[in-house]
Amino acid sequence: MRYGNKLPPGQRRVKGFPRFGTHLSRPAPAVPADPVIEVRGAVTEEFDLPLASLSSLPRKEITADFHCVAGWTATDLRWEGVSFETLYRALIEPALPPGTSITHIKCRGLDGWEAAVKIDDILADDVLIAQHLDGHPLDSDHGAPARLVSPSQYGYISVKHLSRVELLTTAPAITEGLLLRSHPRGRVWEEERHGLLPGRAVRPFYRALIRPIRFLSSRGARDRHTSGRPRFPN
Ligand SMILES: Nc1nc2c(c(=O)[nH]1)N[C@H]1C(S)=C(S)[C@@H](COP(=O)(O)O)O[C@H]1N2
Ligand SMILES: [Mo]
Repeated sequence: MRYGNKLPPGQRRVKGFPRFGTHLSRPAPAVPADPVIEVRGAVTEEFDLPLASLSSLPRKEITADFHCVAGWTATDLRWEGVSFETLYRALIEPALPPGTSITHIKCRGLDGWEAAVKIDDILADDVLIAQHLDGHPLDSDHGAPARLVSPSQYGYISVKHLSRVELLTTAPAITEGLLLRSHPRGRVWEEERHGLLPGRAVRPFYRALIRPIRFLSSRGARDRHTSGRPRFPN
């Protein structure tokens, strides 16, 4: 969602779409030959969902901006894949014991990155398991073979290289320290940047992390020379 040309509070536009994350200078994790999403937690029986099974579900396309909690925004990204809600209703919900009430879904990437997402947030209209970006299969920089995309929440929710969803019936324990505690919802228009401090207050501190993290993240990128540059010459 965007209101006219306005960005959420405290965000600044970047050119292109940088690779960004704690993987820092490490290359992206290898994509398995037959990738699956492991379904774990409160299901009757845990199972592995082949990514190929997504092709039986209706496709969805969204165009949205992408907001990193550190303060950069990449604009007008066109994602294509399957709505998370569609996948959940068709293939996950039927595997829950009757009467189970899911409160959160913890998503995990092949590189170990995790985000626990409130059920209402992950079932929102604009949340996708994306397999294509701007008309091309997702590359390793941006989360191959499939990633979560939740444009109304800060980027840390949008888990790349999605390989596991864990169904939770209570809120997950907080594992991060005081200073770097991320907000459990991270909604961008509410500026839910931090778990304890007001979003506004942490802006300068987070902003200072952009350059070093971008630099390190680009070293492990698919093509070090173009990463971080605009995707289209203009
Ligand atoms: N698997 C995984 N997902 C991740 C991250 C990561 O390091 N690993 N970083 C998160 C953060 S902080 C951001 S801002 C976005 C960056 O996505 P991009 O690298 O496609 O720009 O991915 C998020 N998802
Ligand atoms: Mo981020």
